[in-house]
Amino acid sequence: MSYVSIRACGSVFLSVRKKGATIRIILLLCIPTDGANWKILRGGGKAGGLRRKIFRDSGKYKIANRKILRVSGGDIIANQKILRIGGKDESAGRADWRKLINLVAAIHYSPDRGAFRMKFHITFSRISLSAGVATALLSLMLPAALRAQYTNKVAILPTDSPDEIVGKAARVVPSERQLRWQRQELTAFVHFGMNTFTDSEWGSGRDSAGTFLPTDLDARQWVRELRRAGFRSVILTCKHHDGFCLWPTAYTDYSVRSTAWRGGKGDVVREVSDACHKEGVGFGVYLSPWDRHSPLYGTEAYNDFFVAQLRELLTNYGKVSEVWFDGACGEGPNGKKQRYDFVRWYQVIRSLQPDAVIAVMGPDVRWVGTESGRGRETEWSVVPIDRFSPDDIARDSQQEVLTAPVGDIRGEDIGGRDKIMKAHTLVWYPAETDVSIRPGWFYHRQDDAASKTPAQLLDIYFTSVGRNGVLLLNVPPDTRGRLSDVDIRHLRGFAALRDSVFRRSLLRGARVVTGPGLGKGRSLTDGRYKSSFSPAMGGGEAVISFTTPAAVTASLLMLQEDIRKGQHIEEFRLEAKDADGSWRSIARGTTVGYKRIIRFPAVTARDFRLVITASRTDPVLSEVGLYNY
Ligand code: FUL
Repeated sequence: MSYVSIRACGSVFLSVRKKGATIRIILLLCIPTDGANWKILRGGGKAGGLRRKIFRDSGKYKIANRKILRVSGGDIIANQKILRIGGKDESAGRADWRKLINLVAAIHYSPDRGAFRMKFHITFSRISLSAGVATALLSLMLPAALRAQYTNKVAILPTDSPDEIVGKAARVVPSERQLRWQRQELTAFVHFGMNTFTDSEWGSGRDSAGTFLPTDLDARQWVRELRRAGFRSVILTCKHHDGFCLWPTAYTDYSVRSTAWRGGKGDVVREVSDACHKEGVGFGVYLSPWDRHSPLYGTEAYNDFFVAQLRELLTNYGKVSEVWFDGACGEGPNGKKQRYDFVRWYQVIRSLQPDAVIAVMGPDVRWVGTESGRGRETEWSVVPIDRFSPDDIARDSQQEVLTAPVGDIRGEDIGGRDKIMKAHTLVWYPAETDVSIRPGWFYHRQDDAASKTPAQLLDIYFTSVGRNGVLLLNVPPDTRGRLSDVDIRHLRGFAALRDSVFRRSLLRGARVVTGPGLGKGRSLTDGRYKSSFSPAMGGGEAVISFTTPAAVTASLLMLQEDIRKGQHIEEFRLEAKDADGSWRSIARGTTVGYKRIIRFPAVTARDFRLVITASRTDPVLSEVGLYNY
């Protein structure tokens, strides 16, 4: 669907002095035309001079000194009326009072649907006439300027047409740290602490520190098992809601320092971070904002205490890959709730560990919304996050989002077209799917029989990593301070099963046909994420065919978009050629993103084709794989 857009910007400038007032009414009409050469409407004279000044201020102008004037992304017709009430032209120089009112209006018309969309935006400012009008003008021109560039967040302007909004969404991409995080696919949580010894999930903060007493703690065992099972980083609960600290912090006695473990000289955070660095996996910290022990909780001093603890964790334990804040904000020991100073915390993290992603109550990684291990079927990494005004975004455009997420980010589809149309800001904010291998987050002996089996874990892999998420699987050590035998067996089984299914794509060695005039698309089946192929959505769809050397039996489709170029695919299907030569649809889906895995009833065939039926722009595909399970 395409739209015809007309944007208009009207400005009323009032300038009042003792001797009289001046009202200037300026009308600017912008007609986006893809680069036709127009000329200036009316040259010379006072009005022409003003127009020249306005466009010169806006930094993008072209004056042919004749009739119509062209600015990149659209043509602008300017007109001006000056009403003077007493005195002479008062717009320049000092005035007793001046105000500029800018009204930006846009009308978008879709001939295909016969539908209109209208949007208005009014701003008031005290800036000078030419600067004010230049600002309004920029809001007309910015859509075109932004169309060209990739960005981690983008403001949706009131005048953006639906096509422009989709174009902007298509150009939102992950930051470097988000990309590194996404490519890990598998990350592990380790819930260990006071609750392990009190056999609970949420401690009160009143259990004596001495209760924490692991008998045979071996962090190398945790990390080695997790690495062998394919996990690329490990996040430790350095402090859970009970406030008990697994490192000898200088800011509270409620820590390993007050226990008999390792004679009070132990440091779990040290042992885990050392093990991670040795095994070559990322080390992440979970520091619970909710603290049921600290007497400071509920006062401003708690934010200082929290920052001091963050500093200890982020300076004394080497590189940190992820900082994880959960959303709980309950009462402290004094019955008070805390106002968390998230922005300050983020600044500390960015300055001490600039490569670490800040997850869940943080700007880099979003909680998928459940703890079941099941992500959404339609999972967009580009979502509206409307904490910011467009002006903030424009001002901070080269900076980072450092504001805590707000609003409900659950729901079936949170980034589809109907959602982005209403957005003020779009950001790359990908989903992390956290789940425990056991019913609870902490170890409880009675749950041994309920540890998830390799087949259940593979199922979770399909619905987390396979739905454009990162899996964060929790594996809690027992009271010895070791992973339990049953959990280890299941982790190893999960890795072996995953390897056996995904070792080699059935499309390796297949002939790939991408369409007339297009490349061969061999990069789609080469097993390398960084090589990609972009089929054109000519006629609204793109078709890529695969012919294998011999018939294969497949029941899993795996797709990957090169998210360094954005997330685009909105709908696709897979077809197989039957013995009678007809194409039959065997699987379908909506979003792809970093990785999409779809299961379907097994099909035996030699010819398959992927049909992409809707995409925000030409998709950039990294891999297409078929497997059997
Ligand atoms: C939640 C906590 O309340 C749970 O205990 C657990 O740590 C989970 C991962 O986050 O918010």
